[in-house]
Amino acid sequence: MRFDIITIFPKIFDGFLNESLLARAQKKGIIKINVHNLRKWTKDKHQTVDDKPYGGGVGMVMKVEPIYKAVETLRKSFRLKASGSRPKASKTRVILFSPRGKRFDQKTVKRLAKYENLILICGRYEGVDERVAQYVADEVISIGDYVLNGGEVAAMAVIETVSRMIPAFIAKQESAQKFDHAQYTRPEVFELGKKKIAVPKVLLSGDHEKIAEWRNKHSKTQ
Ligand code: 6GU
Repeated sequence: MRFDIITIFPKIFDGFLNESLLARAQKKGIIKINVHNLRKWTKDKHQTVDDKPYGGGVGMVMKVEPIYKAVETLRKSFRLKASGSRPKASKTRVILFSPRGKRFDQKTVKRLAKYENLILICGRYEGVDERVAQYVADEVISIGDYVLNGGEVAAMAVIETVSRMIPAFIAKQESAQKFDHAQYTRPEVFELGKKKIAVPKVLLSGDHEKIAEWRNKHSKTQ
């Protein structure tokens, strides 16, 4: 699976992509992640990616043309990789991140994991020209009911969650989705001032049926 990130802050992704599971998965060729600086697709001296909003108001709006060019260039490169075969649009999904988008959840994660290529457009500043949502992107995603500085953190959430759905990404697939029950490790009794806080007895019982039951009861999904 391949992820292409379009951003004006490519360096934000450096640490994120080069540590831990994501680094390992890229080395193993399980996923490929390319970060592109949107300014590559500008022509003017100042590499302009934003402009004043029509109708007035504060802040700047990201322009449609550089984003359109970026997405078209990437789409073409996928077609060439498919060695001359006809473009298969259904294998690629173009996502715009915006607080105006549809709320991201695990159901969306599973759906997105079925694509071969995800193109992730990170909006910045006060917004993105609406024609990107209407004509360039296939869908618009928000990760929650709050406002971020831009789509970069949202793109990271999508990359991490979708990657976890790839069987080779996590050695023990059973842990890929369901690890949401309460957990304990040593010490058996944690002394917090005068308080002694013990691990639930059932987890020490060795009774696997009872333990499974307890975990189900203390799990978020069900
Ligand atoms: Cl995807 N972008 C921004 N700027 N803010 C958000 C968001 C995205 N999702 C939640 N808040």
